[in-house]
Amino acid sequence: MHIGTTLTNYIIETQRGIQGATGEFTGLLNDIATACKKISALVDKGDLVGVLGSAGSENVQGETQKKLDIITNEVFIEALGYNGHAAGLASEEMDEICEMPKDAPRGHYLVLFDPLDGSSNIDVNVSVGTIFSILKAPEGVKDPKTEDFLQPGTKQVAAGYCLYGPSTMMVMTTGKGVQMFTLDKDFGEFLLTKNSVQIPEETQEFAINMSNSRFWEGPMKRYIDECLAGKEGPRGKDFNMRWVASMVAEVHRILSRGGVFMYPMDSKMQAKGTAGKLRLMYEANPMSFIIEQAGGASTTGRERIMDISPEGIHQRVPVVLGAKNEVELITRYHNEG
Ligand code: P6P
Repeated sequence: MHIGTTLTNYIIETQRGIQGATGEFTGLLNDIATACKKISALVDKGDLVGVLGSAGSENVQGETQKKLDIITNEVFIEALGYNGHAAGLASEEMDEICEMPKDAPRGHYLVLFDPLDGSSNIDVNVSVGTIFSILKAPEGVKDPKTEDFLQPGTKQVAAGYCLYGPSTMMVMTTGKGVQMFTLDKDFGEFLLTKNSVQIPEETQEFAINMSNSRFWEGPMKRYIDECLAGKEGPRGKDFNMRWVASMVAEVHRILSRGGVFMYPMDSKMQAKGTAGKLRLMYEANPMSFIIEQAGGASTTGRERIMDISPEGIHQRVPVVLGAKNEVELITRYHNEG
């Protein structure tokens, strides 16, 4: 019986037909898979190996770091910094772009990542994940500067996440649809379990942090109120709500059974001078690439996220992503004002 298609095999096969492919991109995706396997093992063990709880420090976002935020960031640097597949790295957990190890060979790719998204859930044993976005380094650049990373989401050559849930699943796109791989922990391989994932254009399920509702802009209030009005309201159907507070888990649910996810702008954030909660470069852009490749849509509520010209590595944006028809309706409401 066929053992199944491993992630490594899948990547090699997709690269085989590409003119000039050197194997570097395959190697980079393999490095990322290795990092995610190690993170999965650490998340699985939790308190058994003393990795839970706060690190007692803050990251560039002013968020209290969990021990695992720091540990998983180091795992990514160890896995990607030495094999000559990446030219540069940027992380949610590091203020500046990562100094690559001095004597390490340099590759042609830039990797931006959130090593442990939703880490506030880790101490209560709720799903968390890793998110990554891959860009090409500018031709001939071996020591990239911050501005080399500031490319719009449409320039991504690959994006993905690893969800550490009941199963550990790697979900990625290289621009040819979305594939899902499940980690067989008996022999440490990600095996292809879903190919060409597609999101239904309609949904009856939305995800938003309702505790912020008093701060929302009018168009968001209008959309949610219509959903809450149910069958008797203008939508003519009842809606269900979910909020996991882990973007990776929300996106995976949407890819698996449909839905729409929103982290909109609100007056609280405006008062603080921030443009949203989620980060463009290593949360919104990679998830938008995946969602669009699965037939969904992703905007700030006003413009396509992947068209945004980034101004900073840690830039924040509002996010509305998922079922195409819902995202288009929400975006229409915002543009109507
Ligand atoms: P809140 C996790 O910190 C995160 O960046 C996303 O993964 C998640 O969707 C969101 O923030 C949760 O935000 O305000 O509900 O804690």
